[in-house]
Amino acid sequence: MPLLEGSVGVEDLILLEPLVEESLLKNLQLRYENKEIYTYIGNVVISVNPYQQLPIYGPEFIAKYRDYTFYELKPHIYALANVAYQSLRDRDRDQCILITGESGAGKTEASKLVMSYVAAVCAKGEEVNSVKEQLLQSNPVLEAFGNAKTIRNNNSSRFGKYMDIEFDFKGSPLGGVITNYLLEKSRVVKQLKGERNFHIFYQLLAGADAQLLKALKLEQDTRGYTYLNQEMSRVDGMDDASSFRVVKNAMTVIGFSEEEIRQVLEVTSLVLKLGNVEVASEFQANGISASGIRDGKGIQEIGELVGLNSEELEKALCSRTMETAKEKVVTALNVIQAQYARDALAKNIYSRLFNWIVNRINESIKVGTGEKKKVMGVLDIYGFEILEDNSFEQFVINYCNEKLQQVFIEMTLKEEQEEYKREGIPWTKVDYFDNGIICNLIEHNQRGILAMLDEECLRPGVVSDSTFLAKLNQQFSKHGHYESKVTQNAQHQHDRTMGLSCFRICHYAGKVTYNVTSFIDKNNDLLFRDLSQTMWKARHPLLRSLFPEGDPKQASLKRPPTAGAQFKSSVAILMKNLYSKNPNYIRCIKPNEHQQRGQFSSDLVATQARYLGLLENVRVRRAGYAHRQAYKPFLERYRLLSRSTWPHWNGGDREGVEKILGDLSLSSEELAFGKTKIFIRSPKTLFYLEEQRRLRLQQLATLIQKTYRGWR
Ligand code: AD9
Ligand code: MG
Repeated sequence: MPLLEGSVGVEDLILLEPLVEESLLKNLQLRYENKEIYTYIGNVVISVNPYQQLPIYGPEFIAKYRDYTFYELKPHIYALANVAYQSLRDRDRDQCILITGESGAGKTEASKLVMSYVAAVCAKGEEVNSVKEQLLQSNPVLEAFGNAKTIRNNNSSRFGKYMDIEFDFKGSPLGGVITNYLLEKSRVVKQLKGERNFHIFYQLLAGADAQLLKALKLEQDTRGYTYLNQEMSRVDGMDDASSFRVVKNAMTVIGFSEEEIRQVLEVTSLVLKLGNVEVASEFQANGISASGIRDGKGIQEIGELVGLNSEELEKALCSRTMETAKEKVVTALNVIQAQYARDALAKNIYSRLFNWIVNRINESIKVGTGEKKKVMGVLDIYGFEILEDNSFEQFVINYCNEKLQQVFIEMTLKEEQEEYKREGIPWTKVDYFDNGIICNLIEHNQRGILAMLDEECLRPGVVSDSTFLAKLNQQFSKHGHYESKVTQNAQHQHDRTMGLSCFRICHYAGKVTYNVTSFIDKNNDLLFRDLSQTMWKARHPLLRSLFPEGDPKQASLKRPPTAGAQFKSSVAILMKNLYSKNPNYIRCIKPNEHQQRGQFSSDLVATQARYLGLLENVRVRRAGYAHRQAYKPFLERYRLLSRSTWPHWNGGDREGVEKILGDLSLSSEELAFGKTKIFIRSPKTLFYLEEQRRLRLQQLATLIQKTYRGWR
């Protein structure tokens, strides 16, 4: 039962001595260099991305981990998945697995390991297998439409994902529900140098045969498309053409009909072709600048592809209708405005298509409401982000992480508290930083930043990012976690990192400066009505269904909620969902910026360890009883330390443990005997036990050798 043997450093950071950042990093590094990528903090798994295939996965390892309890084998995601699954099946406790970490740290891979573990250990049978297949095949489809090559990760998820996998009382999967968060739709029209658009565009161009390309009115060469970054069309090690076949096959397995797949590809093609619609300036008779479409062929083809009147589309792209109570006024858009309208349309079509795909998958995998279900939720969501330029997206992502940190602290403490209660042990309160004040700063219903942003977006009159910022500055001038050039006291006045259009939030993980430029626009997330009405008129059933608000009968409906409000409410639902389940944590760490195996940058890891609050986690875990174990395995492990229990012991497990610890004269302060487990307060006592055990094993080995020699 190796807790420490055969591996490098400590397998559980609770045993770290001294407990400081330096030793924590050293320990992770030492283990990483020895290809030990997993380390525990109690029941939390820390995973450092190996950037290489390690021989620690697959059926053989799955079989091993399903037969042992948590601490008996080396740390592994399988061990965590096993505990979660068994506790769901046998103790009827819904579980959630929260995977966090920054881009490229290995979250998505970890979530797939959890899913494949669960799929392998749960019951088999024809029906069950088909459900499992559908669940597993949702990954390639979502990755094709939602992932892209970025500078930081060749297969970066550009959306957050939460998946509930539902099981029957025997632990066989019945189906699931996927929730997606905030697709990075700006990528559809523009990518940074060295990055790509979403994988599906390249897969489609590389993988479609001539007939399909013709039907979709596409040409194979990626260089022909403005929306595809010209100097970055291929990714090393990625075969777009074969991925396309995998994705199509996965869609079929999930239950998409041929017709649905065709329509999805048509809409995808539409987005690509929209990018090539070139807007040119024109002048109206009265000298006002206007715009028109330069190349009629492209727009003609779009019209044919999705059953649209191309003249009407051109009109919708190049002008805007304002409706007042009495009349309709059509104004011409200038080139910049028309390009903006075109890009807004492309982004909207794509992100709505993505939502449609998620919903379509859910339709296939959803479970009837009648059955009693047990649920395992898996959350793979973007980690805390501090970029050079932080905008609205980083703001909401970091808000989500702030909430997750809150869950983490509360649940870790709550779980500790509950375990002590279950075991009948008195609980002493632990002090920790409560980030509620920061969550409140962002999400308070009337006085939070998101609410104030909404207020500004909905307010009539001239609103702008700077009026919004001015209001924030006024409201939060005295808030301890808010700073800006205006509210700062003298010491910050010369801080060059913060411009006049910025505000800064002191998050639990560090300070982040946000630039408010385009906050209003991104939060509004509005599409000109001319465009949605035109889309709704398309004869293409899928495209049309993506724009229900384009139906003139719906035109008077209230405006949809803002992007911020939507995000906030989906985070609230997520939190409620997480709080109702037993949490299991995987904290992913990226060891270097180069996606290289074997490189461990201490500085980079140190920053992440801080964001993830690892030291705090160890501290909380140690504050009560650092170690706990059921009586039976404890007795087995340390039996050899007492003459009363070695070599034979016939009494009960708890009595045996009492005997051992009594014989070692450990202070009673250090120990608590729970109903089923022994609790040990300080790691030192555990070290002591381990050391004694090691010495005793040596002694026994020598004894055996001597006896053996004596026999000879
Ligand atoms: V992002 O926020 O979606 O940009 P993730 O999801 O945290 O990010 P991902 O799981 O995609 O990162 O991992 C990045 C890459 O690291 C993968 O494509 C693999 O090449 C590599 N990786 C991650 N985990 C493992 C692993 N356990 N074994 C081998 C791994 N390679
Ligand atoms: Mg990912």
